[in-house]
Amino acid sequence: MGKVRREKWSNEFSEWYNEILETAGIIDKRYPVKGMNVWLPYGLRIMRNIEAFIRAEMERTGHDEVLFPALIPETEFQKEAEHIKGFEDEVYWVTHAGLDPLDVRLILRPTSETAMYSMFSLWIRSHADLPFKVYQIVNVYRYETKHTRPLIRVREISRFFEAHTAHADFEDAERQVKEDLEIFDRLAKFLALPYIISKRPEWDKFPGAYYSLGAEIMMPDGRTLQIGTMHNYRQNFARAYDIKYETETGEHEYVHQTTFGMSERLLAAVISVHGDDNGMVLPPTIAPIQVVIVPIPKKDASVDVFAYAREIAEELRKAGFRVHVDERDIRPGRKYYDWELRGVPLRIEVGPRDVEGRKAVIARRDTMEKFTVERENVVEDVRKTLDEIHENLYNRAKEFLEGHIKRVDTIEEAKEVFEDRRGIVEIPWCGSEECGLKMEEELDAKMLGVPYPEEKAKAPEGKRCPVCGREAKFMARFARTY
Ligand code: 5CA
Ligand code: ZN
Repeated sequence: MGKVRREKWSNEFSEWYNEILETAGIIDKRYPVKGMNVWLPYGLRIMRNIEAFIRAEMERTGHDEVLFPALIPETEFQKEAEHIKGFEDEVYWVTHAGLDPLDVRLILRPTSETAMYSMFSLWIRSHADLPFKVYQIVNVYRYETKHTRPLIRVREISRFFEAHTAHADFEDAERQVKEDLEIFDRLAKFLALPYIISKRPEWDKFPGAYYSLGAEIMMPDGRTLQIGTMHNYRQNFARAYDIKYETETGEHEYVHQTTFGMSERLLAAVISVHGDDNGMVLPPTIAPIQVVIVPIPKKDASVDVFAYAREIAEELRKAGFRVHVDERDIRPGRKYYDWELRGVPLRIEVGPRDVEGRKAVIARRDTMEKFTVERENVVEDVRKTLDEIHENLYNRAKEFLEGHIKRVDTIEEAKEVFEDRRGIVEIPWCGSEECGLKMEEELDAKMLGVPYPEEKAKAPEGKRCPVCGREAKFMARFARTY
């Protein structure tokens, strides 16, 4: 029986990651523009399953899909001061059309606030138009200067999920942020990804936001990865783009806005969190193939293992599963290897003895366990086992995440954590920017922010900020991040 090995996965994570993306057929990073990769069919199929879930959630919660142009005039881009400051060194410019320089230069969208909001000001007229909720799934471009990594930090984000909303008042915008958190939670459960939410410190908010929330997961090497953000803009952008509505009493008010964003980092998280030394382990919810059936023919056997395999496949398909029968003329061991690498959650092996005894052998990808089931119970047992796999993936990842969060009182203790197994440390903090930045520097780590919702952020009675010695207001989270 196989065993779950996670040595390379945890000790040489970067190498493991790059190797898996290539061998499992997710992306090809040899494309001749740095930070831009080619999606391969298998990777794209998984991403499409993630996308379908997000799309369904957006529709369920009353967001309408829109599609804006990828180019934004410089004049629109420059309307919100903080936003420009945050993005000016990250945008790609279009300066010429053919041989002629453009009168108004264009940027390739790094995100779509500055593309959308002048249109919002034309569309939103009265309180009856609110709340206004739209989303789009597009590619965006960011000239990232930090180390680029496939799916994690790319310069062309191929699948940028962005929801933009407008509301009559602050309270309704807050309700929207809550809804985003609920959507995110459902998505995370769907992907079997445990996560934490932090409210970003002032110096690390999204450019132009009133406040920003970030959702983080724990990577195999103890660094965190942000896989989603929710922002409340208050009226910052509405003022810059003149987005007003007429109230019931006939006054004109600026709308309150929020956004919610995610990307293919979600796929990076799934691959990284659930994988092992044999390759990917996909949650059944997004696996393009949930069950692979491997017939094991024997010379001189009087029964047809292929027919038996196809018959089981048909029955499983009828029950709604995504099934593939691997009839290639190669050794079974080679087939096991291929499908383990690609993360197929369940394998069914059938040999002549199984046909004769009306049985089948099931192998779980997550635990590498094998067991024999009755032919009559295959559908039921597959359903049960897939559910168990999903649950097991979630629980294993949750244990890993929780085992990597540590509360400390001093900088020294925090440093020890980072030297040892890394992860997230929670340190008492007075709340001042000066002390926060000082801790970032001392620890060579980033402040993710304070736990959210805010009730969870308060420091216990009597805790002191290790930098200034004043009473601590919050527990602040620090981590080495991707
Ligand atoms: N306008 C807001 C909300 S739509 C926005 O752009 N927020 S963001 O900058 O935080 O991006 C949203 C999400 O996109 C991030 O949480 C992260 O998961 C993902 N993302 C950001 N930059 C990259 C990148 N270079 N490569 C891959 N994913 C990225
Ligand atoms: Zn302090």
